Amino acid sequence: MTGRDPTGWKPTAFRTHTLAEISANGADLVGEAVTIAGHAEAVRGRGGVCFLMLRDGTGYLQAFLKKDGMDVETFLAVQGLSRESTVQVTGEVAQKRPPKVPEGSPTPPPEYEVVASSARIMSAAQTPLPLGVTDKVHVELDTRLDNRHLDLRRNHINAMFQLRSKVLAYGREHLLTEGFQEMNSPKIIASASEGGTNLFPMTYFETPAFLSQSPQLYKQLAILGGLERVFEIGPAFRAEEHDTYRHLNEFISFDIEMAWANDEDVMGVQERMIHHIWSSISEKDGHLIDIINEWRGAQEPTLDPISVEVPSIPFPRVSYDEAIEIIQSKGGEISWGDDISAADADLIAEEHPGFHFIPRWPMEMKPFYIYHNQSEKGSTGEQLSRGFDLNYGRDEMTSGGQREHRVEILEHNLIDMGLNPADFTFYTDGFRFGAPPHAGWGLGVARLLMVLTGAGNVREVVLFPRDRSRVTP
Ligand code: AMO
Repeated sequence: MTGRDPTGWKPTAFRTHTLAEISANGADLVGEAVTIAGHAEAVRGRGGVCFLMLRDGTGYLQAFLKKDGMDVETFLAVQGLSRESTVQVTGEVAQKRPPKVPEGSPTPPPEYEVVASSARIMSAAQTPLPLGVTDKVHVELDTRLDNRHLDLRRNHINAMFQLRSKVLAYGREHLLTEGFQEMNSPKIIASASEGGTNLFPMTYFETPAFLSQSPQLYKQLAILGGLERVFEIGPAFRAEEHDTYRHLNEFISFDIEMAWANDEDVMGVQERMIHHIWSSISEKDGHLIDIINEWRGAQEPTLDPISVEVPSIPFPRVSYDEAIEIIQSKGGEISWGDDISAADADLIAEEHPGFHFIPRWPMEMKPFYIYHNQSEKGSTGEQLSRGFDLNYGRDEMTSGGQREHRVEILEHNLIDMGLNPADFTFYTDGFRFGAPPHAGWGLGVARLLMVLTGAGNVREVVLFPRDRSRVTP
């Protein structure tokens, strides 16, 4: 099983049928001429016969080749073919000879194959392969990422990326039902949105510029312009020197922004979206989870199977104040106003192992664009913000909040945070002509995928990760 549903795959210049189509509808196709194509997963048979196990994106099928049934030179070339080479086979669908079963045992369902009349080698694979596609042996992550083109052919890795695509599709699907529209913001920018440090500088003709850290300022401008509810799924770049399992220098951020909303409203959007993603995966994509579990079970030592438990909503809200109390009550060394470290988050996760929001952070820990409500004070009398995080266990998935829509306070915030309002006029000017209160969030797609697939590292669920030491492939 490779996990893809062949329904809807039309014939192409290179094949009339996918392999899964023939396996599933073999009874109707027996005797029919077909052309199939795929990778040679295994080649067996000596003398005058050859069993070629093919794999395409939908599944597996055996082609049966006979020396006296086709061009001899081609037959010999296929018989000597290296694993992973690509081949096209034309022939007739036939029912495979049923395997012998002990008397009294149930007869297995019929299986089908293609009896070849001709074949064409499209591309021979070099040997040895830098990593085995079907082998169960452990391969280091670096070797796998260096050879991602082969790593991806492994079923469980392929399943993870199919799940990634599903997560994005279900997320989009949900937001569209809540009236959001998709937008795209520029990735070449002139001023920082998330503080001045983590920027990758670049030269934009004669002007200095940077790679965008997030769509923050542009999604807000879209709201000020009247788009009302927007989302964006796009790359964000951070020149952070972290080398951890959850940080990358380029990641896909799934952002929303919403007019006439506060932090609680957008937390609602987020939990409904995650609930929709989890329920859809659990209803429709269990076979992808099974592929991952099959691999986990075959590991040495075996890994616990993953399961998609649809989280109940609303997610718990553990305010920053309460979070500090929990950490302190469990012996954690933290004071009000400190950031919550991974070790502190572990203590909170003992009580809230799943998704939980942490709202109401201290104002001075949140970015300048977060709403500043002077009357809201924390347990020590310090200024609270309308900023929140969403965590799963110890890991932060999202940051978000209600935004500051009053331009004078916004400019004060910029100054308080050591930024120069003159660099932000393209943004602050947007607030001078009537600004609706608004709120939004940014979700790290790879972090969410880590939760869903049981991956222990964001690099597992990013096709070509960019980190401190990796800029290729
Ligand atoms: P923040 O900087 O917290 O907020 O980023 C939002 C989410 O993006 C993910 N993330 C990362 N993932 C991988 N590698 C990184 N280096 C990395 N940095 C962040 C995290 C994080 O929760 N503008 C705000 C969002 C908003 O308020 O709408 C922002 O960018 O999952």
